[in-house]
Amino acid sequence: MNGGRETVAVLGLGVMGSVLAGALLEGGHDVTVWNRTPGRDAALVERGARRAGDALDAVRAAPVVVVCLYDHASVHETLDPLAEQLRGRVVVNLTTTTPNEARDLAAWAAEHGVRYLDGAIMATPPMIGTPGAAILYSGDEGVFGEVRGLLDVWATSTFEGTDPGRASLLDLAMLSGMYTMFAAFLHGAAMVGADGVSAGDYARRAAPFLAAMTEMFALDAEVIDSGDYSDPVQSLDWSDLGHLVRASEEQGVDPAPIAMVEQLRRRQVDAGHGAQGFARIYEGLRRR
Ligand code: FVH
Repeated sequence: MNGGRETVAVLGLGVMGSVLAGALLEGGHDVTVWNRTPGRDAALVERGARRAGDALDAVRAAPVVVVCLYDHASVHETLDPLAEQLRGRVVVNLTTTTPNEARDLAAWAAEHGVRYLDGAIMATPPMIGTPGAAILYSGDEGVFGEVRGLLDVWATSTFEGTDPGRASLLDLAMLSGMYTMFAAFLHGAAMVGADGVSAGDYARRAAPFLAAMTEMFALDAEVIDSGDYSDPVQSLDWSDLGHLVRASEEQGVDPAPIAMVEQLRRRQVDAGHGAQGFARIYEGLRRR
């Protein structure tokens, strides 16, 4: 470290990796870049990044190595041959992986004397470096503290715990919610679209309504955390969603998204929990 200026290597110059490397350059750091396919580094080199001849060259150049590759397999494929050269260095892995994959990489790193921090980016590339961007981290808390100055260039950085899989777990849980919500939006748009209502008109109505509904998460969370579903605002019996499924079919639209929710509700009713709250579906989803 030199007056806050650090030397960093970035492996992976896809859409996200390029933006991360660019933000580090903006932040005044010395950045060495490498990408499997040559040519993706041109704009960064023009901005002052050093081009590494290969991944080994990049790793040798810096005590901190940021990895932003396609997936878990590509991270192993890239880092495994460099294990000895990585010994004693910090690896910050921002590749999206499952929690167990993150734990696997942390174990691999520990085995090779590599100091490992796992990160989960909760932002799109254009958001990096703006106030809306967040990155969750977990793993080695000492590393998080040491490289915090670098991390904060990209986003609001939060340390989520020493289990290396925790950041990824939170990330994928939130993405699961996001994709389910988008599927629900598309389903609603198809329902109204069948009667000629434009998706734009529907979005203008749906967005504020659904945003307001997210206020309910905290209330559901209180019930889930208490484990007591016996005093519901809305019982499972009362919440029959058959009419939503029928309406979708009447519109000539596949009811799959709402039918899935109705199936989860029905399972709880059939198990004798109809008088309990809708949040009891949480218990039905758990397998362990
Ligand atoms: N882009 C986004 O909005 C999301 C936001 C949340 C986090 N994700 C995750 O970030 C990782 C990288 O995403 P990306 O957007 O940069 O992805 P690509 O533009 O597709 O670039 C992929 C890079 O990975 C390299 N690569 C792929 N396979 C290998 C391999 N076997 N060995 C070495 N490198 C590999 C690829 O190189 P090349 O194809 O140019 O040679 C790119 O550099 C990702 O986990 C997202 O889930 C982004």
